[in-house]
Amino acid sequence: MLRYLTAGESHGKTLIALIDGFPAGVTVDVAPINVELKRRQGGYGRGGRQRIESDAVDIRTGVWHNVTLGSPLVFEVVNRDYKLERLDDVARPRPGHGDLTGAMKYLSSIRGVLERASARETAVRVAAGALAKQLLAEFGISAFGYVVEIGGQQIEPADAPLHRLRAIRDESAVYSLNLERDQAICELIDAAGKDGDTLGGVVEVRVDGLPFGLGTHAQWDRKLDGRLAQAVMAVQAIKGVEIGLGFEAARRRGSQVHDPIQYDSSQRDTPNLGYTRPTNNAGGLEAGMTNGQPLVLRAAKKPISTLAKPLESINLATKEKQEATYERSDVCAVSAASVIVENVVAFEMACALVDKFGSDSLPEMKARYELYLDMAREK
Ligand code: EPS
Repeated sequence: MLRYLTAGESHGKTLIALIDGFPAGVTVDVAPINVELKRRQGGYGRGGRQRIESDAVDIRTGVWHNVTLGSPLVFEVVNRDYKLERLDDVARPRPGHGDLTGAMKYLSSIRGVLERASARETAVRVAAGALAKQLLAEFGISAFGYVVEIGGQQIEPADAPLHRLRAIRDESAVYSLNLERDQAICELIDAAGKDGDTLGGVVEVRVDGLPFGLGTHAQWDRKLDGRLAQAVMAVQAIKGVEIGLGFEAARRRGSQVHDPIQYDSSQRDTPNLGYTRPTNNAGGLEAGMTNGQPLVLRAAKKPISTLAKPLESINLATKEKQEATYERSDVCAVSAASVIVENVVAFEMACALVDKFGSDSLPEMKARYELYLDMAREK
């Protein structure tokens, strides 16, 4: 079983991910992990914190000569803005953050909750996912995330080969697949910022190169759609997850939803084994298992809850009505969310890959993967 846990506070000394069950024999390249960390820090609309931080991963355990050992890996991203011991508590909880609920639950300070609830923690989730992508790449599987909506404005993705889409996304100020919309979307973010407000949006992740049969129909807690939804919903500020058509599937007739099954012998040696679909409304999953088509998942991110023009709140000490606390924050972090969700999805796909093909070593996984494709092809 592949899994990870994280530790660390937003303004604490450091952030840690402990990754357990990662196979031996994977050569780790730190540079692409750091590229993902840098991307997570970017995107138009981020606040002052990102000018302080320069996130980079330090791999503390679990590798030897850059190759994984099969033992637990500890990834560390140090906070430059370490100041937790000098910070005071907060008296006026921000609606939408964990301030009030956490202070009640833990009978604690607000500070003690907000520091851990902060999306800063996603830095090490991204690092863990970026490692998982290096395992997926050994099997020709890639994950790709981008922004499709900000502040209620849809940003129609371009239709182009994957490498071209990557280039567009990396050029876009908001990590969308439509450069022509960049300026208008940046202006929208500026306008919200001027009003002391914040914006949410929708991100989409596509995973290509998947074989049949990751996940299972057999038990509810091992269905891959359920696993993905849990992992993505657990990203700070994510309020909804859709796979394939998602909610739209509920509005159409069955004949307009389900993807006809066709066979093309020229694709027999690819992971889809020749079984093609003219549409991919299922988003790559049927009955909790991958069906040889690309996975397509969308996630809705609410606007950041720290508002420069704060909402009504209560001073917990006096119980008097007062505005919520404002601490430096971002106006829009939807672009960052596209990086986070991409990497969180990648980690779950690596878990499913390991569940099917074993987690001891990469050579054994590869042999089992090839054997499985041969057997499925002959079925
Ligand atoms: C966050 C508040 C801000 C964000 C932070 C999430 O941090 P600060 O209070 O230091 O300005 O920038 O996100 C990050 C630091 C990050 O790296 O993503 C919050 O309260 O959730």
